[in-house]
Amino acid sequence: MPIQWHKTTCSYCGFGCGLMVGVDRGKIVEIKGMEGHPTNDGMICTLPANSVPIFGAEGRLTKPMIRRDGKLSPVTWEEAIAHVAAQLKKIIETHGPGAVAIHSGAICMTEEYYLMNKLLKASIGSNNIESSTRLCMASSAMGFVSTIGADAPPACYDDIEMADLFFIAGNNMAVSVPVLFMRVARAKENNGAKVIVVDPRKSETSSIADIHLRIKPGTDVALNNALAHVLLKEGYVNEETVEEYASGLKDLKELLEDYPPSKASEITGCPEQLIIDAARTIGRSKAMLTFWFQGYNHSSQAVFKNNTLHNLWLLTNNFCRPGAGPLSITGECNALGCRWIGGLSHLLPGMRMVANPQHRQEIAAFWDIPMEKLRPIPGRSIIDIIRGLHTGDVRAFWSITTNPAASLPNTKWITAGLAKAELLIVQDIFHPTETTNLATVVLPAAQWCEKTGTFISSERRIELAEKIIDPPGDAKPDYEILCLIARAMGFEKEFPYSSPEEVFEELKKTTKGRICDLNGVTYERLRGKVGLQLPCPDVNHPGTPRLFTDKNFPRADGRAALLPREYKTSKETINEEYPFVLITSRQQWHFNTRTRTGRIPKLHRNAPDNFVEIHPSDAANLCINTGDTVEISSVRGTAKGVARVSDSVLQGTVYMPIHYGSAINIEDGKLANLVTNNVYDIHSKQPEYKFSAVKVKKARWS
Ligand SMILES: Nc1nc2c(c(=O)[nH]1)N[C@H]1C(S)=C(S)[C@@H](COP(=O)(O)OP(=O)(O)OC[C@H]3O[C@@H](n4cnc5c(=O)[nH]c(N)nc54)[C@H](O)[C@@H]3O)O[C@H]1N2
Ligand SMILES: Nc1nc2c(c(=O)[nH]1)N[C@H]1C(S)=C(S)[C@@H](COP(=O)(O)OP(=O)(O)OC[C@H]3O[C@@H](n4cnc5c(=O)[nH]c(N)nc54)[C@H](O)[C@@H]3O)O[C@H]1N2
Ligand code: SF4
Ligand SMILES: [Mo]
Repeated sequence: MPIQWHKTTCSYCGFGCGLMVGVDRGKIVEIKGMEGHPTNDGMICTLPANSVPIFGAEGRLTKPMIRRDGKLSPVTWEEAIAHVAAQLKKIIETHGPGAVAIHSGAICMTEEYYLMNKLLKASIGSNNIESSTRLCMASSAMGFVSTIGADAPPACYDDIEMADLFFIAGNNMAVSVPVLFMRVARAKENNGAKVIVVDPRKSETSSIADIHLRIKPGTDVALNNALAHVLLKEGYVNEETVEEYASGLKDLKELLEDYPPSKASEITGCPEQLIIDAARTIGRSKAMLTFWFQGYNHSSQAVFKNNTLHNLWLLTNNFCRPGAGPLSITGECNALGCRWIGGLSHLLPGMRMVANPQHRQEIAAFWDIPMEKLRPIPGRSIIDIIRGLHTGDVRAFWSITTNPAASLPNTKWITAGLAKAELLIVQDIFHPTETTNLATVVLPAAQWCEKTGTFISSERRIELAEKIIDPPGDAKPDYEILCLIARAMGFEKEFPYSSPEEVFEELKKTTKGRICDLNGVTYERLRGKVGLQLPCPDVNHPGTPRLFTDKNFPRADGRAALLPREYKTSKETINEEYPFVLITSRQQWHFNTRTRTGRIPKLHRNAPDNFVEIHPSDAANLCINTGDTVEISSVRGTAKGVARVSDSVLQGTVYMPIHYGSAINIEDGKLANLVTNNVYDIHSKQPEYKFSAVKVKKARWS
């Protein structure tokens, strides 16, 4: 029989490439890029292209398990659901609803986020629901809220081919969003667009840069302020026009007096002339498209980094016009869907906030519950949930599509907290993972291609990813597991759904009249088309490529905000005992905590082990050679890796990939998060993964 091809959308990064999945006799045999899709037109990157083995990989969960006498043993779904419901009810009765917390990844479907929110916030009455989007996009979201009034990424991918300058800061897109990089590199080649990269490391992305600003880690605010200083001083800013659509120019100018390029050069370590050249390149550009990512967001000054970047667009009118604007890329495939449907502890569905009484009233009325049931105070952020596990204020922790024991910072502190949970439910597709290893209950989930639901990409494009094959054994779609547990807890009336489509038809009503308006979207429409860009308010609406093109922003005076932001050092600073800065980031062959990609033989072979990059002069001082095993230690812990002596890193910094936990194929003690810091930016509560003070030494046994 010939291969049958099914259309879907990628479940790795948030770029949202259209994919074709080939099935032969009930098994997935090939995955390729979808020709004609507006995002990728046939292109595909390493991760999905090699993902066929994840459907039959060893370790796929096929049965629920409960820990008894210290050991996880298989049970029936009936037993597992009854156990979870009874335990949750007991904990709520004894310690109150705030003792329950959910933490999910950002690869769930929009329908699933809606259900977990409804269960926790409305039925149980706890706002302690978090997601990997806190670890990933919370600072971008807060950045947008503070400057344009809403977490609404305004640009679209068509802008890539219209830009004449790409400003890429703290983003190694060649590795993390390869299809985007292919489009950017092509635009540079075909249209002569220029590229500025801001990154302490020489990266795959900086290899195409016209200007590479190799700043010291954590110093972006000083750099952005100096760029704005030069733009203003050298007459690249039309102040009258700026004041029409942005407030705060006077205060900003006052602060920027204090940021001449000479000062920024001292702070960032970049040559003064290079900073001036970069500012002039921005000033001369007709259409600058900006990308920024974890080099910004994984910082204790993350929101300020975002704000000062926004200042650059606003000052140069590179905002919300074709080819010019902020294109904030999303890490995991449905981080935007997660936030827009309320998947963080301070949010409610439809871009609403728990602290806003009108928003609570609207959602309480929609869910038909008394308004008092919705708590007015934001729940705990994920780091504060772990703190709550340590103090006993949080007793039940439900992990869905995420692997916190490997992905959260300061692993020893995290796992000690998780181990204190009375009930640790882990809903995953594989066992072991670092988190299923600690679970008291493991629930086997269906994965991408085995279940149906929607994802929303970085350009606000909603796509339908439908079930193509059956899940293995007794694994069930996450939406069904959520409904079963809710009903077993007594919420039959609130969770009557028999399909994800029914959930979608309900959730879209919460978005009516809002920027994320989904009311024109139906599963049928998505089946026929290559997604729709939101807002899409009615069934005849074609979708919205760009937002705020009239420069009318959802703020009190309709203008965006220029915000004066002082540079501050990161929370932890280097000292005599810990003289190096550790940066952690991604590699091409693995995705996050490697639970999927570590089980794909080809990817594992290509990147089988952890490593540490160290600058040649630091290596010489420490008598370290390429191939030596080295130990990187902070006050929190130690991680080992094989040294690569390279000038990719600046002197005084070391680099380690994030991927190497010990659940599969890797010995213990190599995970970067054993070393990283669990402090966060107070505005976004996003952890500072990209700055830890460490010492480096050759391991004794190497
Ligand atoms: N292959 C692959 N692709 C992925 C993922 C994966 O694990 N593997 N994960 C996905 C997810 S969840 C996400 S969030 C994205 C992340 O995508 P990216 O943000 O591109 O990923 P990172 O590699 O974490 O960090 C980007 C860069 O920030 C730089 N950096 C560090 N500190 C600073 C600083 O202070 N200032 C500046 N300007 N730069 C700094 C680092 O050197 C690094 O090159 O990737 C997504 N795509
Ligand atoms: N040091 C350091 N740490 C970091 C980062 C960094 O740059 N440096 N980056 C941070 C960022 S940006 C992010 S987004 C986080 C990511 O952190 P996580 O969300 O923990 O990462 P993943 O490895 O993607 O975890 C996804 C989990 O879901 C499971 N899974 C996959 N599909 C399904 C499904 O359909 N249903 C269910 N139930 N489970 C499924 C997978 O097996 C896996 O265990 O890591 C953060 N951690
Ligand atoms: S760039 Fe992102 S969305 Fe596109 S194929 Fe690669 S991982 Fe998937
Ligand atoms: Mo992420």
